[in-house]
Amino acid sequence: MESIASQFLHFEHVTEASPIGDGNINDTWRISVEEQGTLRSFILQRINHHIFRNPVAVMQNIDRVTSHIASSDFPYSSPAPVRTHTGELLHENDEGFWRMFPFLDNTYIPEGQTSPEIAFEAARAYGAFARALRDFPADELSETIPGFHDTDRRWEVFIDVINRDPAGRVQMSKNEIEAMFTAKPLFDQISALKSSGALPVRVTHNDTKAGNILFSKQTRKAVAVIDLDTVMPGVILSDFGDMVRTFVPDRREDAPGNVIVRPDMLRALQEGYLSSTSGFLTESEKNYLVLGGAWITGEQALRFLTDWLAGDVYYKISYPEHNLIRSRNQLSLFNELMKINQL
Ligand code: GN1
Ligand code: MG
Repeated sequence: MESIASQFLHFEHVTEASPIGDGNINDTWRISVEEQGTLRSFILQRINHHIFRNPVAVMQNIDRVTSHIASSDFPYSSPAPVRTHTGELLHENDEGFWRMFPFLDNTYIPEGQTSPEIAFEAARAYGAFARALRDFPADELSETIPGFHDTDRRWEVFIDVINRDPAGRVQMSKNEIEAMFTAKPLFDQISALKSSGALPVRVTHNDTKAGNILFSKQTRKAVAVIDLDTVMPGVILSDFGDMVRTFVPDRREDAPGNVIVRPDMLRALQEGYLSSTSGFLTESEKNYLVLGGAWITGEQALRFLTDWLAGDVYYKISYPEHNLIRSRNQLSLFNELMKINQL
């Protein structure tokens, strides 16, 4: 840790290096260093390059987007990466690709302790993020994970893994697979909407979950939008959708049991998001925002179930059936969201 940190920073001692966060893909540490009596903290991350095949492109996207945001009227922060002493955005060694961000003191993520006020604030901040990037040329960003929200492609991968059954789990997952197929018409509707041109291509965050907004411990207001790994061209529905997926249910994405939706949270998200975006979103984008919630939840169910059937090759798991439990949770949330009559 110390030798990696020394690629980015000057210091006399590392005073702390501890794992932080509960990301499913990258490995993250908080690292604190002391230099001439001053203590400073940073986030040090190892990018999972099996998933982000081109870590350099990931960092170039983040660099471009954070500089654009810094010079726009974005009323929050989105921390820019710390460069190495030689001016690089990444340090590569035998263990992988490393990057650093400043650690924002006195902040917390609202995951698991959400309220309508928090949901409103978070949606307002994610909306401001989209607004700050509305004039950024989307085609100049790399697709850091090709086909990330390509619904048709995700279904092909799912069907392929069912046919191959590499982990021998298809038989025991019949109910979940059937429930997934019941959800298919919604995916087809989204796919048709996308190809009809009703949803313009924009720069989207693509991981707008409750855990990627930092709140101030003092003011309880949103202060920063983080985790820009998947910033790339996309449609706005997926960003609103991931907020619905993570703020509206009464439990976390891997909790067992039937999920209950909280309509007051959904209203707060709509109000917060539109308070930043109503000036530039099209009427059809506004009309379909809530549908985006069902879509992204269904897609997340599909992704977790695909990974369960593939033998847990993508998401980190904490116990053997973790991905199966996650997919059941997301299917339950999907079915509850589909009952909302705004869809
Ligand atoms: C992954 O690692 P994390 O928590 O930032 C995933 C998201 C999922 C999320 C589900 C690159 O995000 O798309 O929505 O898990 N990121 C990638 O918790 O696949
Ligand atoms: Mg992420």
